[in-house]
Amino acid sequence: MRHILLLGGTTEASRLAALLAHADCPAIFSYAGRTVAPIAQPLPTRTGGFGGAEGLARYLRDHDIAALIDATHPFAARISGNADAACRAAGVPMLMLRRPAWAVDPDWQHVPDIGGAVAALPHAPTGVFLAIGKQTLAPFASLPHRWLLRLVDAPDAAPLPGAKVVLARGPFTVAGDRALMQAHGITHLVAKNSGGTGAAAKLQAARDLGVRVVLIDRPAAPDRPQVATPDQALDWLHQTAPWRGV
Ligand code: 3Y8
Ligand code: NAP
Repeated sequence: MRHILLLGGTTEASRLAALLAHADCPAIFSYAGRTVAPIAQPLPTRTGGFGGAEGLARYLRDHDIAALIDATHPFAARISGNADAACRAAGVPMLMLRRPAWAVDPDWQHVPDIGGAVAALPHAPTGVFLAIGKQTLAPFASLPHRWLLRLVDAPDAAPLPGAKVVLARGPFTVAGDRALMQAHGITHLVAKNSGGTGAAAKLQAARDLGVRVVLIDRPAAPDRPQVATPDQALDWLHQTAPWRGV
């Protein structure tokens, strides 16, 4: 029987997984394996890379995948590029499930990438909340700030000199993020324009506290059909790769 491949790792991917399981859709959920204990999904789940675009194309053929839905994070640019190339090579239809970017508040400074965020921070030492995970912290090491980091899993080594590390998996709350930033004397927040609800609380908390926001624009996405909600993705699937049970 032909299967659907759902590349996950976001709130929307989890919501779509629940819809597909409820509809008895023969779908496979895929995690990269970035975190120690990812949230369990109601679908058969595979974890780990595919081995680049070629490995993913091979997976599509070997598992008779009828369609691929890329519900990964807007900043997971590599897997999305690989999926685009692999689906083209294997002749598999692909849809992107992407939540809309946050509208940039005029008081915020938006920058094109991590380097832009480093350049946007003040020179004088201050309290900075880097709410961007752990993969892109190294470029900030040259700055003299009091760092507050929020990570999903404990880091192997100190990610930044003297950094205070909070271990937490979202979604987060405005009250919680306001208390966190107040407790650490935060004056600046660096965040990715991830969009969605699971990471938005810190932006409202920053607005409430007058914390300056540096927002990193999301990278370009492949030129593929795109929807914003899990329901729209399910509709696309019914049109593109219907399965028994509809
Ligand atoms: C492994 C799966 C769900 C999905 C939940 C969403 C919400 C909570 C907010 C902050 C920002 C950050 C980070 C974040 C959020 C959701 C969503 C989201 C941001 C998990 C998950 C995996 C990951 C990977 C992880 C990255 C990191 C990024 C932390 C699971 C919890 C900062 C992105 O330690 C690491 O290496 C972590 C790496 C990629 C970014 C980075 O560069 O460090 N997400 N996050 C997925 C996989 O293996 O395929 O563990 O359950 C998923 C979620 N993280 O189902 O409810 O939908 O965005 N994730 C960012 O937005 O800036 C935290 O602290 O305010
Ligand atoms: P990335 O940089 O785009 O991908 C790096 C490599 O990880 C890919 O080339 C692929 O390895 C593997 N990979 C990524 N996502 C995968 C998936 N869903 N299933 C199987 N392999 C996957 O990705 P990332 O930014 O590290 O993100 C990794 C995961 O965390 C994604 O599932 C993403 O949705 C989730 N996430 C990321 C962020 C973020 O800020 N980047 C935020 C929230 C959640 P191979 O080349 O070997 O195939």
